[in-house]
Amino acid sequence: NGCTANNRNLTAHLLLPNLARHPDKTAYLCAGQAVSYRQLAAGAYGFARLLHAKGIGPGDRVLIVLVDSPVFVAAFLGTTLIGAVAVPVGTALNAETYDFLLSDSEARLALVSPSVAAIEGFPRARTDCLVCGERLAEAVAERPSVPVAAAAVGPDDLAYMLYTSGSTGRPKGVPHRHGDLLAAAERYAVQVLGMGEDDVVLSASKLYFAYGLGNSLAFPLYVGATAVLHPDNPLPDQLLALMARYRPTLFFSVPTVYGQLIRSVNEDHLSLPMRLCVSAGEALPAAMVEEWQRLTGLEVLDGIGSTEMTHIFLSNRPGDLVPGSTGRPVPGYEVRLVDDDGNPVASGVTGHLLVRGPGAAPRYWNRPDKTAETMLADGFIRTGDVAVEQEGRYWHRGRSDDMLKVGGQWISPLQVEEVLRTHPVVSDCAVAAYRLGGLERPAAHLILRPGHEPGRPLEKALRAFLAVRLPEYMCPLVYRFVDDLPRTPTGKVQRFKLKQ
Ligand code: 3SK
Repeated sequence: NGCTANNRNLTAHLLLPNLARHPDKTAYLCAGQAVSYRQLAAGAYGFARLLHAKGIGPGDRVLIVLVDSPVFVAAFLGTTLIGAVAVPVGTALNAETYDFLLSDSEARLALVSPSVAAIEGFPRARTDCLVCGERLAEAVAERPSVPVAAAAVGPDDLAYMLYTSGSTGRPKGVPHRHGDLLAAAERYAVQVLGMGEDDVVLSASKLYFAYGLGNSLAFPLYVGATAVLHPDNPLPDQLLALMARYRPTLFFSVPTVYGQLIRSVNEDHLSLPMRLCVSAGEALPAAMVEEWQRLTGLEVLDGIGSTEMTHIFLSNRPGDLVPGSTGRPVPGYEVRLVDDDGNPVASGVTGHLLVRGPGAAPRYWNRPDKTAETMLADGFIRTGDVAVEQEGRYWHRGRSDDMLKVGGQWISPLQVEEVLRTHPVVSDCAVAAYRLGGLERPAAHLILRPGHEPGRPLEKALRAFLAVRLPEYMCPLVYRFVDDLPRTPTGKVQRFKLKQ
């Protein structure tokens, strides 16, 4: 059946045990449809046959520009089943970015949602494009669902590639091998979260992000669970409706969405039938952990991951959670904090975060310069994050390039924001550097709670509030009142845009 000790094919590992154990169990719930493992496998075989018919083979790239649905999952699994490389990308990019992604990945085929095909200027002429509807049965209707044997793959063969955009420059392809998602599923989903086949998973992060791909594809299939998908970006009340309808036991999200959910609930108590919540993407403020726990009675486990490391490598544990901290290394991962010269820093001192462990991407795609900068000879990867460690537990202090140096001392924007958020008028905030007489100084960008007016008296009150809570060099010199903060699609604040 293709899933033997010497064949590491990702799809074989994710599908075949489920087909043997519970073929009629629901694998996915989406937009009113329930898709069983048997139907999902038929969809994957259908896509595998379609790719074969188009002459696509091992190592060829297939761009997947599909909204979240079982069709996305079947397309991804069908691609990796035949040894081709799935390249999922966002569904709301501009024509120029699609042109870049198609040319950089040299994709032989693009599988696109109807909404993507309708994007003005979508470069259909560059690569063979196939428009796939959102219902699995229709997407592969003409293809017989006869099983397709999994292509034999070696330990270094690529299964998929995701694009990551840093604060500047064009997106970088991050290729991953067949074993990478399996390692993340075993180490993080099973050993940290205790995921099992009784879980029902809901993720606010989409499948084309590393976080969403683990949460909604690799983890539930690895343990034989059920996942809920939503084709659009759900608003807070849509998320609450999905929770009420499908009763997920595990919820994966990002701090921005936890904040929106907290603000959208008018009652004192929100009853959610879950066992656990997870946050990643950026540091989860301690106040939010506490507010979520007060509102729902649920723990929210903060963790840090990266596209390069497949998924989360530092995490709090159920029953061992410190609000504001990102916890301890996931089993199998080594974490190191170093100074600007690469020397280890002492406990309690902020340093650049390096990580080594299973599932690390072997390189960047077409970017030897970035590979050499980021992926070190000893297997450690520079994450671009800064953190501090105390008694084996880590606190995320932000991105290296967001840090400010004032009077020779480092300031983490997150530390200042954490204090600002405890002021009753502050709904959200971001601290970024601005230049004053050639020197960097902290500036606070604040979103106020409804009913509060920006102006001098409030600024004065905020200055006085911070002055007794932070050392003087950390206190912002400038206060800007804004309606919104610039964010990435995953909800990370883009402090570099505030600096500009
Ligand atoms: O940003 C993160 O923390 C993250 C978590 C899991 C997987 C991927 C990423 C980027």
